[in-house]
Amino acid sequence: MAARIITAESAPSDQNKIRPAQRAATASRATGAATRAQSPRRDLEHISWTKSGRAMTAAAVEPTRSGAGVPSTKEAAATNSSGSPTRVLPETRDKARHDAKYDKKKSKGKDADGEAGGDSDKEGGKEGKRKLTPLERCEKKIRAAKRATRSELSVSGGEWQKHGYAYDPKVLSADGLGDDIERISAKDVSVEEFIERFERPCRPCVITDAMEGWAANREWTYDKLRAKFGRHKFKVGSDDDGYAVRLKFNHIHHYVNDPAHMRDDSPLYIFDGSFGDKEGSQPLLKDYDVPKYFKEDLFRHAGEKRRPPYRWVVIGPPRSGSSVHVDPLATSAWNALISGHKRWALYPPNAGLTKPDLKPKGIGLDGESVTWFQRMYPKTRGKEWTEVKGFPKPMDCVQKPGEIMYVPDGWWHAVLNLDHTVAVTQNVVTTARFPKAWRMTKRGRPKMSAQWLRKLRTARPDLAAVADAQPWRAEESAGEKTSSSSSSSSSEESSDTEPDTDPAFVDANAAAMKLNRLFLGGGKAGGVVGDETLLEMARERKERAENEPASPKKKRAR
Ligand SMILES: O=C(O)CCC(=O)C(=O)O
Ligand SMILES: [Fe+2]
Repeated sequence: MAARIITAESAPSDQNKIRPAQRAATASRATGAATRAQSPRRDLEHISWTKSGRAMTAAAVEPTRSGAGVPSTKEAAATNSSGSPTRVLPETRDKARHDAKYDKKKSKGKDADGEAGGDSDKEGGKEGKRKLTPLERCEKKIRAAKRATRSELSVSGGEWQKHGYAYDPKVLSADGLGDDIERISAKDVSVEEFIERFERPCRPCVITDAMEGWAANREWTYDKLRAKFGRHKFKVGSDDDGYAVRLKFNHIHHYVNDPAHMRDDSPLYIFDGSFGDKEGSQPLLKDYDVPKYFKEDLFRHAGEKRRPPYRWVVIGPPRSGSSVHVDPLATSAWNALISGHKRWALYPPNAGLTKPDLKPKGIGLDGESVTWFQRMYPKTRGKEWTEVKGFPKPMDCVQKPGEIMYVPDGWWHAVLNLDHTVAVTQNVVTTARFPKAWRMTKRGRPKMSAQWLRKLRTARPDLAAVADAQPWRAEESAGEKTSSSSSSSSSEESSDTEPDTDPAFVDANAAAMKLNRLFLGGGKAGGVVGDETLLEMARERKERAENEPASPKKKRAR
């Protein structure tokens, strides 16, 4: 069997927020959908929205007078990125059989770069090999990315569309949803006021009027992104070993426009945490500004290479999204929506909610946001949830173009894209939220935290003093137990034996544990900036694994 070649493109997952691609693999796989004869090369400019939330031209959503543009139930059926209803091309049985066979044979030698069966551009037996057409090659890449990111689903067997969510208008409907998150204008609220009203009390809000003048408002349309970054590979998920799966933007552009894929229940989602480090995508950095409330970014003192991943471009079609999670290391997030609409559900920290509450086993959750919103979210509005269990109802919000969601640390949140969305998000630690972030970092990333503290002693002696005064042992910091304190288990793997009492790390750990396994196994990382961080995480875990007695409660899934 061909050994895995680790390249910059197939390097281990470079982000530790939960991503749709951190998915559990359970079953065998089959392969991709039939190659499509033609992809509708529609103009995608229409999905570009102005800051005020107006669609430029007819789009998948009709902008309302307020510019909300939330899709009505009628409009919720599958559309391509230009919003036109589409027809699903029938799969041919022969092709499916061929693909299934192909997949069985080739998938073992795949790399994680959206490429099955090595880098061959050929098809056919020894004789009669022919070069794939660009479209076939694109299809092949997409199928491979699908198989890599969700190996439990058969592509040719139609399992990416098995729920039929694309046909159910309710899935993308925002009818009857609350509007529970306070909106503030960056024009009215000073940084000091923001700290007092939102950061200190750990309250989420939606910030308006903070994205004016961003080039991203103009430049981050599918067509313009394809023109500039068509050949750049963006991360669309992780494979079962935690390796990033990447697709060229050209291919993603095809993916979101091709009827064969457009009805995927939970489509591929660009969630790329290395865009700012890679030459090919770095120019995106100059298209937006960090909003005034988040200029203070204390992790920068840990050093650009050592700090945990902190900025992502996030681009996805309707029904893509992020299933319920808490951001890692007690960081807070801002998420700026350039175009489209994101539905959010948020649950406060300190309400006693744990992973088994929000992601119970046995109700058919598959790690996908859309499934979570279908199966779990409604339960969190029911009587059993509030009256029997005493949990808080979700806080709902539909985020519009030009709005920035602020999610303070510790809040559980899930996001569903209601149409084609383009966003940028960053995670920060600020002075007001420093103490808990320090405790979490010290426990989860001891070496990085030591370096961080060294730098803080010079740059921010006040915070270094706060850090010195923090309790950090489990018994001293009651209620802050994290799954990261176990070196042999992620919460994904252990939740049935030990509930997570603190949500931080809950999902981030899944990827870290994959890395752990990889590096313990002697893998070699490619030269991607950020790998150092990941390697260190793995090394730290390894050291702890060696120094700490294994917890009998925890088990490894694999
Ligand atoms: O926009 C999204 O899909 C998810 C945002 C989020 O939760 C995150 O960035 O942590
Ligand atoms: Fe998040």
